[in-house]
Amino acid sequence: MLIGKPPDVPSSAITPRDKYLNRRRFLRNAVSSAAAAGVAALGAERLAQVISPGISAFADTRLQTVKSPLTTTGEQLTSFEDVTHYNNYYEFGVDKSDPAKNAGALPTRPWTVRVDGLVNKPKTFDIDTLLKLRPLEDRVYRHRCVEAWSMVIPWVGYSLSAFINQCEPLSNARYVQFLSYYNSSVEKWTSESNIDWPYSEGLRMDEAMNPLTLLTFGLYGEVLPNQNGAPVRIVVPWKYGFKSAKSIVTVRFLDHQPPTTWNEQNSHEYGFYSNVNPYVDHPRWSQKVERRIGLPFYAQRRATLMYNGYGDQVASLYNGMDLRKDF
Ligand SMILES: Nc1nc2c(c(=O)[nH]1)N[C@H]1C(S)=C(S)[C@@H](COP(=O)(O)O)O[C@H]1N2
Ligand SMILES: [Mo]
Repeated sequence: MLIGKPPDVPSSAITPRDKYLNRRRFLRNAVSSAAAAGVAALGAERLAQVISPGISAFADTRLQTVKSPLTTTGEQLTSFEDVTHYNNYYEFGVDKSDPAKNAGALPTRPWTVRVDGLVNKPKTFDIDTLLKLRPLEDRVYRHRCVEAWSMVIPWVGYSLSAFINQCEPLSNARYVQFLSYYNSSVEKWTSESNIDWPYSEGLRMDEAMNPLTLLTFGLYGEVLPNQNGAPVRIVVPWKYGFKSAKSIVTVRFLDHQPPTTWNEQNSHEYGFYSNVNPYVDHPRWSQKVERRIGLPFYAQRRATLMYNGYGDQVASLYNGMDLRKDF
C-alpha cells in the first residue's frame, strides 16, 4: 500500500446528508426531464453516472432497514461526502479521490455471487436474492485503514454468517476467500499498481462467522455507492480496512489460508490477520494513533484501540496466538 499522503480533505467537508440527498434528487429529476426532452443523447442512465458516479437515474437508492443490536459507538459519524470521496479502491485508481470519479464504470446490475470450493454443491446467488435473505440492519462501525486514518460509518447489511449458512460449507472448510470483480477493460486503472488481480481477501471461518462480520449492501441507508464496493462487500470492523473486499463476485471455502492481495504485495508489512493493533507498528509508521477523517485539524488525532474497540466481541478468537507473529 502506498504511504498515505497528507489529507486533501478540507476540515469543513462535513456535508449534511440531507443536503447531499437533495442534490441527488435534483440530479435525478434533472436527468429525467432531460431524457423526456430528448436531449440526453448519452442516455439518461449514463448521464446520471457521469454527473454523479454510481448513482442510477431511476433506481430507488433508499434501502429499508431495521435497528441492529450490533450497532456500535456514539462517536460522530463521518460525513457522507467524506465516506464517498476518500476511498481506497485501486481497481479505479490509486489516489483517494479517484474511485469517486472512476467507479461509475462498474456495472452493478445484473450481479451474481458464485459460491464454490468446499461446499455441498456450488451455487450462484443473484444480488436481489441476497438483498432479501435477511432484514437489512443499520450498523455503525469504526473503520480503520492500515494507513492510520479512520472513519465512523453507518453501514447497511446483515451478518455474513446468515449467508454462509445458506452456502452449506463442508466440515473441512476452515477459511473463506472473497474475490472482487475484475475486468481490465472496465477498470482501466489496474495497471497503476502491480497487484495480481482480482483483489483477494480471506478470513478464518470463525472470524467470518462472528456476528460483527457484515455482508454489506449500503451505507447511510442508501445502496452502496460504487466507490464503496457496490453492490455487495464485506466489512470486518476489528481489522484494517483492506480485509474488507469490495464488489465481491466469488466466495470460496477452503481448507487452507487463501493468498490475499496485500499480504502477497508485502508480507512484512501486511499480515493475514491484520487485526487493528496499536502495539504492532507497521514497519514504516506507528499504529498507536490515527487521524479521524473530516474533523477539524486539532480534533483529528486519537489513540488507536486494540481490535479497533471490538475486543469484547472478538479477542477470544485469538486466544493462545502470538499477535506479533500472526499480525
Ligand atoms: N476490491 C477492493 N477492495 C478493497 C480495496 C481495493 O483497493 N479493492 N481497498 C481496501 C482498503 S485498503 C480499504 S481502507 C477499504 C476502503 O473502503 P471504503 O472506501 O468504503 O472506505 O476497502 C478495502 N477493499
Ligand atoms: Mo486501507
